Amino acid sequence: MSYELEAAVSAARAAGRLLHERLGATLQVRHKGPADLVTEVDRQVEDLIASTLREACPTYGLLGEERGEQFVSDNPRWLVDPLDGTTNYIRGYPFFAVSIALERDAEIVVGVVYNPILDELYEAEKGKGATLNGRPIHVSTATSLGDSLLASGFPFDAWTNEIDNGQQWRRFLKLSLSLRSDGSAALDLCHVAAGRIDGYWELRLGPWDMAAGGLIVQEAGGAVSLVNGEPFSPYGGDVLASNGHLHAEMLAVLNNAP
Ligand code: 2AM
Ligand code: CA
Repeated sequence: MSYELEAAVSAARAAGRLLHERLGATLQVRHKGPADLVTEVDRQVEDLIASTLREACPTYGLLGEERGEQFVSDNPRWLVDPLDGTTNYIRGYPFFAVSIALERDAEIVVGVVYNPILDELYEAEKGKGATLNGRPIHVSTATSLGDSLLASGFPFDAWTNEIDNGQQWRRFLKLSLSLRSDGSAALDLCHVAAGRIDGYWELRLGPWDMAAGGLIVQEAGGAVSLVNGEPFSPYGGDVLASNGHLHAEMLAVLNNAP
């Protein structure tokens, strides 16, 4: 295991412990937008992760969801979501995670996602495969949409933005086994990687939401792209992840091909 992966794992576990401890406590909730929430726990956990990573890798930069750019260097730099699934966390809906990725030379080389409720730790290093609690994971083998369990997330600005996943959701509803929407992009990506679901797409995500999970899907043998089919980038603003077999068919449905 690389030094950086070790640092990311220890930061994610410490963050997960703090999230678990504070779960159910009375939280101050602030609105970043009408359906975009943040609590003081998000910031506390980001600070804990930042100090852990800073100690391990003092020269690396860090971009976190809550505090933006920290530290000097932009290469390499950490991409951190201290709490992916804040709305769930506030309501005690047990589906949220810590997400930490390392970007080097414009490539994501380390990804760690930790679900503290199930004590599930997903790890990947570029070219070295992906694991769940130390065991290798692989995407599913489903080859037809009709046998597929899919997931998506509803965008935070759905009240005001005409472009949402409503029509796409409806099309997949008629074509797939079923659909889920659980509110954590990082965990949805890991569930594609682990073969628990067969495909997942979401619009308007930040780099901290999908950098780690995107690498974990790729390293588990899956495919990731933007929703329009262009190559995946954590800065691309949206994502389609699948087991690979379903990718072309899902792209066609998403882009409403005849
Ligand atoms: P969050 O809980 O860290 O905010 C839910 O559909 C997914 O969208 C979650 O991964 C959630 O992450 C993410 N999300 C919610 N608001 C967002 C925003 N303003 N920018 C980017 N991602 C967001
Ligand atoms: Ca977050």
